[in-house]
Amino acid sequence: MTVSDPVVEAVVATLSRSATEIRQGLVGRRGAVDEENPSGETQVEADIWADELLAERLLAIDGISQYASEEREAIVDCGDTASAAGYTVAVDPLDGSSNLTSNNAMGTIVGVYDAPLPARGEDLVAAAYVLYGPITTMLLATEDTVSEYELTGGERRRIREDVTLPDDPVVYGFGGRVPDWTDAFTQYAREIETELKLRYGGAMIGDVNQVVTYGGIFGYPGLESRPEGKLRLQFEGNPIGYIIERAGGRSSNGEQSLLTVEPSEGIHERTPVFVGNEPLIDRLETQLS
Ligand code: AHM
Ligand code: MG
Repeated sequence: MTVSDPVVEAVVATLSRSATEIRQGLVGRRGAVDEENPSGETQVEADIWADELLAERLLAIDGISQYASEEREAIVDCGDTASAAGYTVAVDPLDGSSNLTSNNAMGTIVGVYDAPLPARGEDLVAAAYVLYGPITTMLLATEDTVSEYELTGGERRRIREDVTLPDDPVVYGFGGRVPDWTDAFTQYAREIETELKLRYGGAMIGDVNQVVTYGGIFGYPGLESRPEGKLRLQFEGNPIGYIIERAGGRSSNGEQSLLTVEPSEGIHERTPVFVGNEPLIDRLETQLS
């Protein structure tokens, strides 16, 4: 089953193929390199390798005009005038790559925007994440639907159609150290802890896929020491917000849908991120207001 938009289909096919290779190429690339990414975080060899592999392949697609990634400072233009008015892609090549050290789950995130970068989440035409778990899966949201695939040998096989969050939430996961949480968020978290089960693995894609599977809420809040939070709007907040909203949930920065946030600080802007079942996000916004 292919996606009706040919450029989105090319991106999804490229991601599916590359994910198998990325997974295999992680062996031997777990070590830290003597570099930091533009957000000041330690990079591992695999971060840089996956970024280069995806940049080369995604920029080669006709109709993709820009590539940006969490692992490189500047936006890359395709340099091809025929594609100059095309879609743009923002990528987190290996989300949660610090989990490589402890051999735990990680992901790859791709957002396809119909606007120059940085763009609003409302400009997304598709978003997908790959989860490198015991098996490799991909969740793809387009303007039509949300589907889950298994990825093997470069091929994708759809295993679920019209994915929606279950109505009765079961799990929650919140990032940051508790003493660094604001009082308002701490109070909300204390209530949620009595209602739901903790699932926090240190890779957003693993934690978000728990929410998609069982219902609940994932959040990385603004902290006392860092009110803007940790996660990045273009590479993490927007695509995950888009996927969750297409699957019937809500996204928020604590005040409004992530998809309505106007980027104002360039491609690496950070934002508090909350995604999950609508009633849980509504309660959170009331609590934080
Ligand atoms: P990364 O993309 O540089 O790996 O950072 C993002 C990750 C998210 O996947 C995860 O939710 C968060 O950082 C975990 O942070 P912490 O280690 O503070 O819990
Ligand atoms: Mg990330």
